Amino acid sequence: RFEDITIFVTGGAGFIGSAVIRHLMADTGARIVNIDKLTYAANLDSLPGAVGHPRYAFEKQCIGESTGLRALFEKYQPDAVMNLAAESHVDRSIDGPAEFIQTNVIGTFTLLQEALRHWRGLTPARRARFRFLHVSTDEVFGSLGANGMFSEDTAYAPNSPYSASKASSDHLVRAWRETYELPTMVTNCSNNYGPYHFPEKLIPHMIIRGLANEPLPVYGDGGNIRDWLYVADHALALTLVLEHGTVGETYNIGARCERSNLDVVAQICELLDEISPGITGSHRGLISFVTDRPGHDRRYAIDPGKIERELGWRPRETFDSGLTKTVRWFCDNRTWWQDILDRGYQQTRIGLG
Ligand code: NAD
Ligand code: TDX
Repeated sequence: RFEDITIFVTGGAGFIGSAVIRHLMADTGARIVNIDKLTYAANLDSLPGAVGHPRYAFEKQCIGESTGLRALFEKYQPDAVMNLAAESHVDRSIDGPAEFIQTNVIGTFTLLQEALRHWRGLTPARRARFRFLHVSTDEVFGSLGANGMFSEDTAYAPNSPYSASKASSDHLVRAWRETYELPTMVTNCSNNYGPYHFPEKLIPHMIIRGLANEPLPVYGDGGNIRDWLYVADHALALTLVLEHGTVGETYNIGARCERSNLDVVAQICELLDEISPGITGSHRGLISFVTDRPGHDRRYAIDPGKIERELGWRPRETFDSGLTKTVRWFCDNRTWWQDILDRGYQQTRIGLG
């Protein structure tokens, strides 16, 4: 698959971007160019096996800076762009939305402009094959009540600066297809988890704090529901959309795996009790309810019927198997996250409690 083609993966040093690159390197013959600005969330240690490989190149580059981007399009002549570069943490977007507008909105716009310029210069055959896949989130749809799921037709109703910036970028991508005919596709995925997840996000945060016997801060009443997908299953879905998706379409990605935050944290505690005993009583005793996130969406649930039907995608992991793998990975790879903690990163006001 993907023999003799070059793919730009933006944000390839991040959590999902690195999973996509690990998958493309292992299971396809594609040449990969990782374009990443290397923000606090980036980590080139998440790409073992890629660095130094003849089919892999890394370029430190901001997607909001057109001159450098243009030079990269000219240098590598890519056949596809997978856009995963973004500011991704909701709490951080509440403290400081500017960077989210800059990268997620202006950055996507700049990348679209440079992709369009490149696409217009291709031969007709290569132009027909070119794809721009924009990776987005279910958070653009807003919050669900007790019933219902997000479909591809659900109206956008973002509630956080993060989700509003992602919604904005999705609209730009759609418009570049409708107006300029750039062959774009958009995916909207539910919450990912798995190895190499940055420590500020719920699941790694709880594992790392649990291992240190520190309080596990659950926002509000812990009844908020997220729909969880193992990151490698997301990478498989994105590759499938890139290869077989229909231009101009959007695809929802999720594993029909809704859990309340409290249930997720309780399950992590049980796994830690098994894998890493050593505290008096259960890790559950560390759970502590803290002030809620402002504008905290209550429930997300993705209907993945379209990608299942049209592209035959199915997740490989269940939540039980994926979470067990994840807790084990964090136990076995302490230097990966300890280096991040040692470097230090700005905590959010909500995270600090
Ligand atoms: P992440 O924060 O782990 O990684 C983002 C990467 O993008 C980092 O390596 C960072 O250095 C890079 N980056 C940021 N700004 C950049 C810029 N201006 N130019 C170039 N690179 C830049 O994020 P993630 O969790 O891997 O998310 C990747 C994408 O998937 C995002 O678009 C996010 O909205 C989307 N998404 C994430 C989830 C999830 O659960 N994590 C779910 C659905 C969709
Ligand atoms: O310490 C915590 N305590 C807590 O209760 C943290 C960090 C989070 N939470 C709650 C807030 C959410 O309801 O857990 C849930 C998950 O929180 P995050 O890990 O911050 O993820 P979320 O806000 O759901 O967004 C994630 O999924 C969708 C990604 O960060 C986004 O990039 C993606 O679009």
